[in-house]
Amino acid sequence: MLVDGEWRIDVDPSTDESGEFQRQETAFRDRIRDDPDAEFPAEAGRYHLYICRACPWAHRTALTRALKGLDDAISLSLVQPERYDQGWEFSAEQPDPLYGDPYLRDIYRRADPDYTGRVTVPVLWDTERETIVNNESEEIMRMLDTEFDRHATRDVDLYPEGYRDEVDRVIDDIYDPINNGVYRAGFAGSQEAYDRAVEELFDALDHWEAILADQRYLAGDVLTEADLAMFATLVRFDHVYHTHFKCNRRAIHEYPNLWNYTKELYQLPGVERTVNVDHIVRHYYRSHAELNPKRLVPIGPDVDFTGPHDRDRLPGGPPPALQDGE
Ligand SMILES: N[C@@H](CCC(=O)N[C@@H](CS)C(=O)NCC(=O)O)C(=O)O
Repeated sequence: MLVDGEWRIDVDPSTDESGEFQRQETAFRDRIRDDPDAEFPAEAGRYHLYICRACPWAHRTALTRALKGLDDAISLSLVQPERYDQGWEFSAEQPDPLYGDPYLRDIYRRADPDYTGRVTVPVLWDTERETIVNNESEEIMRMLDTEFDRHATRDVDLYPEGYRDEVDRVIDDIYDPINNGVYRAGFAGSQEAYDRAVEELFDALDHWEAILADQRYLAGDVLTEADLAMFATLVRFDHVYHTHFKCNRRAIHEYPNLWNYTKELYQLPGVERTVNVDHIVRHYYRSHAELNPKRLVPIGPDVDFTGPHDRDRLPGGPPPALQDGE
């Protein structure tokens, strides 16, 4: 992490005394608004999104950008999937398009030369003010969803009126046991902390498996941000969380409803190209030497997100703009 702008590899505040994994608070929390007089007004061509294809938090923001058709309005670039001692790095094949910096931490230092905190993806960068607007995925997802409609090529609203309270409630409900739950299991520093995390995780998955038996999406019959948040965890689950993070009571492809739901989302136009299984497995198995000291990447599992799903049997469905292919 950076401490007063200096890169340090000898500090890691990620578990507390009881062995519980602790995720740090995010530092940059400004908002883009669809208002020309705002401090950060929504404009096409002004903002840049730094992500890693492996990261589920970054994935929510990439999914929002893809589904709404914001590719031309908001540029995007990738860091390398592996994260070693120097933190997230750019590569010769995919250099930092804005400054040619070698590391993502250099971007954080450009925003705040004295920054103290972890250097995380996603990062939403303002090329005009040359600073980080926000590095909290939930807030970036919300801004891309609600503030950029004038620049989007698809008419897709993932935070629809009438569903907003439910969307917020579900995003909140799934965060601790599921999205962060897999990390709490994987990075648990004690048996008790691990047991607690996996109990809560599989209770929550069982709960949603039952709901999805007769409800198409998490907040009801319409696709929302809550589904993107859930999908980003589910699509990684069988390849990395199941084995690497020891979340192995069951795989997602063993839950009929969660699995069909995952396939439906994967097959929405624009989603497949946001999923890079190779980057996902390389990141997790190679970056956490404390969990996988030899950094070997396993062979499987052999799951196919493109197979048929049965979700059309349920009322509702994706917005019309997402019903006719790419
Ligand atoms: N609260 C942040 C968390 C983002 C996050 O933890 N990203 C991970 C990648 S999956 C990361 O960059 N970790 C680097 C680190 O913690 O040093 C968000 O949701 O945007």
